Amino acid sequence: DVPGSMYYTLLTQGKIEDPYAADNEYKTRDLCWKGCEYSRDFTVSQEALDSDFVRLVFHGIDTLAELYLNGKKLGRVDNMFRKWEFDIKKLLKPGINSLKLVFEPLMETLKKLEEKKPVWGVPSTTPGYQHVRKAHYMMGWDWGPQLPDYGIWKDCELIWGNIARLDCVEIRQKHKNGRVEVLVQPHILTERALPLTVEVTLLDPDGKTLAGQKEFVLSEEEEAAIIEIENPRLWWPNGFGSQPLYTVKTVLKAGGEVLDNDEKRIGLREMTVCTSVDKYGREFCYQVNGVRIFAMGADYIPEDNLLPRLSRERTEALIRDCAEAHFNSLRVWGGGFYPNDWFYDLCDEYGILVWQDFMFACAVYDLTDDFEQNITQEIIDNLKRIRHHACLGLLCGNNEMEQAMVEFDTPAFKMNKNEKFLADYLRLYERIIPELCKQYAPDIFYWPASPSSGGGMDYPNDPTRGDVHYWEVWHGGKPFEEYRKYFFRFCSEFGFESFPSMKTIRSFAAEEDLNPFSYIMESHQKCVGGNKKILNYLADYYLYPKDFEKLIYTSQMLQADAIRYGVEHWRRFRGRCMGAIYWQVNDCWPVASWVSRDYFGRWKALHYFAKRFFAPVLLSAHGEEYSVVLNISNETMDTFKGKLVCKVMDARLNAVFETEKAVSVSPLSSLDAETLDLLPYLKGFERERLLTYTLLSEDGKEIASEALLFVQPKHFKFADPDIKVEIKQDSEGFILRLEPKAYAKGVQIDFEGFDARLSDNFFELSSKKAVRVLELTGIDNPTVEDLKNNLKITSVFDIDK
Ligand code: BMA
Repeated sequence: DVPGSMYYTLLTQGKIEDPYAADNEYKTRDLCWKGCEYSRDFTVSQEALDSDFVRLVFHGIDTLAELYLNGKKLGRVDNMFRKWEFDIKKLLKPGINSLKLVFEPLMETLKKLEEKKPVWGVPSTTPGYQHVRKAHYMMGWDWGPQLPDYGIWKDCELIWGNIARLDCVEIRQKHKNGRVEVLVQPHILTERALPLTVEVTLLDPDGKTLAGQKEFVLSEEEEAAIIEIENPRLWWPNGFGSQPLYTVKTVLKAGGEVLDNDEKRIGLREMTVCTSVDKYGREFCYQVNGVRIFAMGADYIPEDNLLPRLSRERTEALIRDCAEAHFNSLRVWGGGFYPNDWFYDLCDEYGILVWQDFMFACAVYDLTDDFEQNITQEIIDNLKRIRHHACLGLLCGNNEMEQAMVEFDTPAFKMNKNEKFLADYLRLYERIIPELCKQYAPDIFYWPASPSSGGGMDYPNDPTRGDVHYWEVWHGGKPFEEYRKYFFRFCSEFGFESFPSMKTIRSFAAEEDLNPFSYIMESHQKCVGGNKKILNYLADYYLYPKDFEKLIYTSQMLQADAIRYGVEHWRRFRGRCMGAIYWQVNDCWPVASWVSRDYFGRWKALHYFAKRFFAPVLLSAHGEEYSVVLNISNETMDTFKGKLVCKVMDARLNAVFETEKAVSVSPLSSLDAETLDLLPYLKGFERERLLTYTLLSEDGKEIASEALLFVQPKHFKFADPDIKVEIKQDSEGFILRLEPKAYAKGVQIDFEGFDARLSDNFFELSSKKAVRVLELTGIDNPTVEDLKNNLKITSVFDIDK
């Protein structure tokens, strides 16, 4: 099947076992020491044979293959990120034609290339990976299996026609005094010189033709159609407004005959990244329609190692879950591939700003002439494909290479930096790529690397300038309290691992493997010593879990606590910090990793926490000892007015102190709204009393409700919350009403045998609360009884029970 791949074909034909189960990865990966062949016969119509041009177009071949048509070699392809086109008019014949693609044994090629020219790369993957323009993660990463696979991973087509065709249509927009000028510039490839006409139509978000048709005759120099929009409906990131999308239709004609056409959706917005010098250093923030946005979201990696499994539906479920957790941005990390069109379409629709890395990550690249020519075409292909998208916020040269050049030249990393690598680095990311961006996507902000302070190998991970990757928590083993020592301008990577849910673990592990240090569990943990690290951190915060299942739950709470600790802090310093992008939102297979939403789409505690800590209006607590400060971060364009209610309670929910206050927080700002001196109520009661803090809107709606302990949860004297749950069904679906007898931390609602996406989960419970079931999967026609019979409630109280 095309699109398809070697592993996928073998799997669907029953020739290999699921490579994601047990340790099948290790058996399957060796198949990539072999090559494979794709072939098929086809016939073409007489009309095609008689046309001016016939082209064979591959939108993606992964990666090293020779192509033959009717026994003649068409060429060799060597870049999975490129679109490959072959002029086959002269090779075609009437009747049957045969096409063959011979894929080289990938592992063998990598080995040879690496032996010939060893260059530096991270040790956690296949040596030599950077010699081939193939998604690096497929060859193994610290969250991914080593299953390089190969095949024809995107559509292929035969196109034919006469006279001329559209190479691409470039769309730009100029915003002036509340009006927008849309410039539509067709780029045309002609076979014969004839007067050609182009028709451009703009449809508004409701599908109504907006500006009439613009028809023009092309002169020698390609012209642009300019369409003025009087009352533009602007596109906004999620949380700031709606995402109206206009459609631009372009038709190429010769004497009334339609030769080709193109259709693109655009959003009208002015987008840039501000990097002005300020009192803290140099700011770094997205600015959309003149508004500085605090970027909230996560890093995105490819969704699978077996690429034929990708689909718009799967990506939509992910992007929908990002929007639901109040993300307004994603960073597409440079060790994967440039996502399919539907990814950008969905980000346009859901209002997710895309930080797009070019596909260079964690490696030195040997910049030969061939390499330069190859990646130049790769970049042109992809810019032409994605540049019109409303969501595209930033283009970035590479992942972590500027930092590596500066920081990793140590004996431990064995980089053996030399002058050529340094010069290559600068030429590639600070000259070749930005020049291509200037030419092909001049309106999109370019940033040389992530992290960077702007380039030139000038302290790339500087906390006072540009973006930062902060890994001292987790990789460096520091406690997550360290996050609060920093006031990054934009943190584009920081993360903390946990185990996936029991249901996900059971997809790859048998009963006897359910131990964090078992061979199978460690095979599904690719960060060296990762499981040990989870347990080590756990010891500082939570009690030793009674069994494996409790360990899974506790690891997820720990991860969520960690990331929340950082994000709340950075949001409090809005203005100084303008972005919290955690590592990572998705997985490419079932594994223990930094992810918040696992391979099967299950939300870990972190994803529910994200929905709260990325909420447009966030209530958070900080301070020293008994002096607690309540902060409200308002990431909306309206003033927030409401009421703040704080209570000191004992574990059995008896209030010993209570206070409330009217609050008002200006748009796009953060305010320390209240300071409480709780010494009289807490001194001597630290292990049995807590603070609950709740924010209500003016009409009494609960905006946020959290709790603060004054000792680590492992030392708190929890009482049995004995939560009463009532399940009802109404016109909108199922609703759960919970009532605790005592304070409960991290209340997890789960169902045996099927999955539920809920309006809230893993929450603090100190009073009655209603939770909606948003979606049930894995069960047909569910009833209230099904939910009751399979309900499982866990909270921190249960960890050692
Ligand atoms: C970063 C990324 C990835 C990696 C992740 C977790 O540095 O750029 O390369 O997978 O951290 O270690």
